[in-house]
Amino acid sequence: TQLPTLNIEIENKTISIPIRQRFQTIMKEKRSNLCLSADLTNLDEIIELSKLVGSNICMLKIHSDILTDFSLDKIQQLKDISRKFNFLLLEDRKFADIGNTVKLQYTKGLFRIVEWADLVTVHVLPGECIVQGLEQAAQSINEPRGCLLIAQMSSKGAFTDNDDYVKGVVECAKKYSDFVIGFISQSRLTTTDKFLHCTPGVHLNNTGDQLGQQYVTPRQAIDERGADILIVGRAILDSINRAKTAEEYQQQGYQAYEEIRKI
Ligand code: 6AU
Repeated sequence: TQLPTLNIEIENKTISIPIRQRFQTIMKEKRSNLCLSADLTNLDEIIELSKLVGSNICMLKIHSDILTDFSLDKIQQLKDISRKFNFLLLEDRKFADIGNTVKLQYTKGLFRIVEWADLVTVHVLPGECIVQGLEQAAQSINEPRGCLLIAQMSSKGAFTDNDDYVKGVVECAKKYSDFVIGFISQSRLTTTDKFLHCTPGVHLNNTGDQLGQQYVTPRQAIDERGADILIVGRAILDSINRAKTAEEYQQQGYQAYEEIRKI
């Protein structure tokens, strides 16, 4: 298979950068390991928010199926902003079906996710066929695409709390490492730096919500949960000053990342 690459122009020369490397470059250049989980139901509001925090984040994560005003025009606007501010766009679709079905869900319907999302999230419950289906679909498009496998979840009583399951997810990531660039995880799963560990359930002031979400601080997420990337939603969205709070999470997160990962 071909490596997912991004063609960029540097001094009038077009250079192809694999998406994994691009992610790492964005993190270093912007000194950010913050992914904003923009769990809002209005895409116009997400577009405005992305301009406000664009320089603080390395990735913006959305759930397109909660949007009341989704359109391909608006999502293109968000994509343009992501290029301007240099962050990746993650659709948290949590695919979980057989290869043929996810291929359709990824490319068709109202959302046509493959056309705009740099990355998507994927459950490996159906087996490796799910990754094969998505990777095949991604090849139909002339832009780099990748995915994050959901290895462990932050919610109380998650059935992903099972060593054999997690081992299977890691094996799958290794086998499809062109398309799989990392994990959604709650612990360090591999010794190499090849896979980015993205950790949700991060909040400085709360320990959880009423529906099973469990939070740790940015430092704990990196130190105790093995995170590279911090996925932060309501801690920023529900704050009085979203821009200032995003900057705080960026600074605290990246400082802890540099100290703990010794990058
Ligand atoms: O910071 P929050 O609690 O407001 O939002 C966390 C975000 C939500 C969840 O859908 C997502 O992270 N999430 C995921 C992901 C990213 O796949 C996995 C998980 O285990 N826990 C979790 O909260 O958008």
